[in-house]
Amino acid sequence: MIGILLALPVKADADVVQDSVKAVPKTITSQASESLAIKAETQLENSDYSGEIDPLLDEKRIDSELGDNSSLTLQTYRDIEVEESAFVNLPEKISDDRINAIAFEKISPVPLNPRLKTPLSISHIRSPELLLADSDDAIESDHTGFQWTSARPDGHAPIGVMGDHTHEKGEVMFSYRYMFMDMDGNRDGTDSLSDAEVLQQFPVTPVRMTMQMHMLGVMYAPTDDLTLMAMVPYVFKEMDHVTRSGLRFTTNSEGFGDIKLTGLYKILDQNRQRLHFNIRVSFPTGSIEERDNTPAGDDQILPYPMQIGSGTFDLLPGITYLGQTNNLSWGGQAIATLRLGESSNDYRLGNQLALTGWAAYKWADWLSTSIRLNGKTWGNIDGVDSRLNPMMIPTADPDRRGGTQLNLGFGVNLYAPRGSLKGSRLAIEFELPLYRSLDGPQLETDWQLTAGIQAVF
Ligand SMILES: [Cu+2]
Repeated sequence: MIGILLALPVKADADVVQDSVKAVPKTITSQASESLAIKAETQLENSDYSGEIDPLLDEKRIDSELGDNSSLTLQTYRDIEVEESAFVNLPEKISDDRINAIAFEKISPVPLNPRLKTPLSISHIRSPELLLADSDDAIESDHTGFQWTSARPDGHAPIGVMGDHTHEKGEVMFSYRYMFMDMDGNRDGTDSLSDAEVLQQFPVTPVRMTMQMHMLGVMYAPTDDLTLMAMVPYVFKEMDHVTRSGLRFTTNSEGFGDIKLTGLYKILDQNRQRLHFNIRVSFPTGSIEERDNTPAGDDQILPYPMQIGSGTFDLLPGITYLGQTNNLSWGGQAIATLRLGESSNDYRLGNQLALTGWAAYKWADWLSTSIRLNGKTWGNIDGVDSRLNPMMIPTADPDRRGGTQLNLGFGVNLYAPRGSLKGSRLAIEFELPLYRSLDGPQLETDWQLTAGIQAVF
């Protein structure tokens, strides 16, 4: 049992970090009664150079090759003796700000010249603030070098993706998201329909619907492998209509939606890639009894798309993949929505399958932009709410609810890499449809926007 303590004086305290920018001593202490060799590999931002350099021996060489914009992968080899501390002093020019990740590699037993020996194990690839963990699990790590890190602007997926990341043990994250969805005009299959065309089939047609959602979320990781997440939405819906006689009217509904609890279980974490399972349960806390005044009378039950909740317990199993290099990241997620049982109003919304994939580029340690494909296909409604008349308006017909849509999303992620807001994020994503096919007439989604803030503690 070898206990290595990787102690880094520039811990979480922002003031200390500021003071330590000039010299970055990384302290490695061996508590085992044996000799160890440590290789510290430091990965810097915007790396367009990589090489093996011992800064203790060759500081001038680093300086000469480190221009304003250039940087390098730095490898330092040090032999350390029993109970001795080794300080790996990085040159002054390399401030902590620019360090993306640091890996310590333990080479044991120590060879006379560690460069000639194949490493037995590679340890932590962590962002600097995570460096302090003890390295016992290092022995179980792979030999691939760096691991995936969330401590960068593209360390989270575009904000429209839920359950994209897991947390380290003990971390808590609070989030707030705002979503706006605009549905203007009807469609049947892949063809747009005018209001007049819908009114040939129905006495009343929806013209436009908007949906807004405020969503509070909290994440907590009881272990490095398991992250728990709870989400509480508050929803506003508004639908404009026109009748054959030209009468226009609007209905509204609002309320708390379905509360969702998610478990994220990490099953792979190596080679700067991660994979986790998503298991989400959606509770039928949202109302399916929303009413409003219509030309048919006051306080009428509203049709399916104007209800706030699904009315059923829903199970959402899924899987998420993440990968990254220095300045690039990507990921994919598949989530199914399975409606369990039947709502108290004798119907069940259609099941859904959502597939999404994205790529993001990190322009700076605080900024990334993303592009995403977001595809969904969902079924019609089983059963019927007998208070609704499907001959009156297409939104009341359970067989005109299904569809398939592919969106293209553009996102911006802002991240605070240091300072008092360290770890906080602000992100926005805008989605436009590439493909829409609906069991219609049904209102078509023209665009949607998601914005959110996230803070880790
Ligand atoms: Cu989180």
